[in-house]
Amino acid sequence: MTAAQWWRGAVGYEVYLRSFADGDGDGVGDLPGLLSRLDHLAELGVDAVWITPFYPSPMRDHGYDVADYRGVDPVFGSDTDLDACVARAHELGLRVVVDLVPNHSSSDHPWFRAARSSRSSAYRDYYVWRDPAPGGGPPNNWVAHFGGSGWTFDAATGQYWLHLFLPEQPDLNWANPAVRDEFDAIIAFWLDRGVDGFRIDVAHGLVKHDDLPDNPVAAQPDAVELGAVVSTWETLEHRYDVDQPAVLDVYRRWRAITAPRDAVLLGEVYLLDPARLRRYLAGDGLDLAFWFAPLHVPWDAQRLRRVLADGAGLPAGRVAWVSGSHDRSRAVSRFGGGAVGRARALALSTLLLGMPGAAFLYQGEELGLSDGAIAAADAQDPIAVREGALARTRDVCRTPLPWAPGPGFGFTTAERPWLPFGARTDADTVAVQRDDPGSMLHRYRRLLAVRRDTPELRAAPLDWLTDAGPVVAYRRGDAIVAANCGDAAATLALPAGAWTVAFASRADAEGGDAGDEFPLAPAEAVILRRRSG
Ligand code: TEU
Repeated sequence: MTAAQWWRGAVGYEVYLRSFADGDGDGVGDLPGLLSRLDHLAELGVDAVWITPFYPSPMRDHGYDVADYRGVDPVFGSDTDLDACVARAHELGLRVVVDLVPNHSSSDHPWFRAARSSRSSAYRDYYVWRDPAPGGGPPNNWVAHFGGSGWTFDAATGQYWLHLFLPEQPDLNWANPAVRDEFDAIIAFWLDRGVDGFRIDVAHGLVKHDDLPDNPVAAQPDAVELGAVVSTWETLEHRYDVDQPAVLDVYRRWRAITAPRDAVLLGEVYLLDPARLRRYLAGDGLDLAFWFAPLHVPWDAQRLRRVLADGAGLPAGRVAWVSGSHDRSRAVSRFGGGAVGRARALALSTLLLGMPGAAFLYQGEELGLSDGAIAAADAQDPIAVREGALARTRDVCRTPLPWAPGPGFGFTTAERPWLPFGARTDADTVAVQRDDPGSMLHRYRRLLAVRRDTPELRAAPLDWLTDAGPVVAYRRGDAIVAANCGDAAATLALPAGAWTVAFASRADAEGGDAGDEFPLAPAEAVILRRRSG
């Protein structure tokens, strides 16, 4: 244990930088835009902001292909702009978490350019190169997340390089101590710049099995509903390419650098099996890991209960709860869209924000945004553009944030943003919702305020109040969190005591006494507190 561990119980906010706010009118969100809108996050009441990659990049995967781990891409601004964002965030009491992308670099990174130039390059071993299989073709059967083989042949040097994502995202070789040293220095560099931690991209990746064996073919497409189309990635069981126990050595080493400076290591550990995720949070592993199961759960009380219980069973306080991200259809849309989808998404947020641990909102959740509609011709995501899988495109959750009515929705002064807004209305905007006490924005502000003012939600043990039926409910000491996850009105029988409604997803239900039996409309959610005395 060290210092204050500021991240315990914190609520963060994911800024997908390209789509947050455009400061220079080129249609792409940037750091000056973020700087001008940081007040929104402070007013919302979050504790931290996670900024998606701003590093120099050819943007083949919109910044998750880093060509310089220490710089700022001109499309996002300058070093000065970044420092200004960090300083302003700190003034507002917000911590800053930056995205670290250690599984792969861009093929434009000088390391890869050197590595590719010759087999004898000092940087060759920074990446994973292999000879063709004996009969020709790729060294093994591994596939890439974005479709096709996980290997691309380099004719000039006669070997394949490994890439679990695009060919332009070559995987770094974490068996090479020099790569480990490079990232120690990169982490120290950003800590010296004043950041408060790192969101680690593909944190279950990095280390591969030494022998690079073939992965077993998946018995059936993953039971998890990843979308309408089964991707190439899901055709294999990922036994040897990700989730190798030795990756924990990397995080132990990083913790020695970050913990004394009270900086967080937050892993994007994309494992939906809690037993596998648990290993990353044991002992001196990662401080926090996202628990992604809520992004894959249908609107079903029993399934929701399971997903919450699984996350709650992970090491205490080390889960970062999320219901959305820049990689996944928004909760409002997953749960049916419209008013019903919005109510369900708010109910899920209520259930997540009452759980022990940290939580993150993804930009736009506080506005109740649904997915933006994207025509094939407007698609930008390599999943859509390269794999041809428009049904799985991540563009829908990455459309620009609508700030105010009018052309460019206050996001940009450009004629066209980099992605269309996707059929937003004035009612979706921050400005309109700020002036409407009945808006989703005001509900989220209230929810975060109640979380802040209810110490039990950080400290008290969790007891389930229901284990069947449509109402998902749990108790944290003198607080109760409940949501009706069914399609009909239902009631929750309350434990003895006088309970008041501290938060209600329907604003007009707040403030009163709760009685013994609390009625909940479909998708209604509440936080109750026991009245003292
Ligand atoms: O996503 C990682 C990622 O795509 C996998 O973890 C995947 O979601 C999971 O295995 C389910 O199939 C991160 C970023 O969030 C994403 O935007 C990037 O494209 C990707 O890494 C590559 O850097």
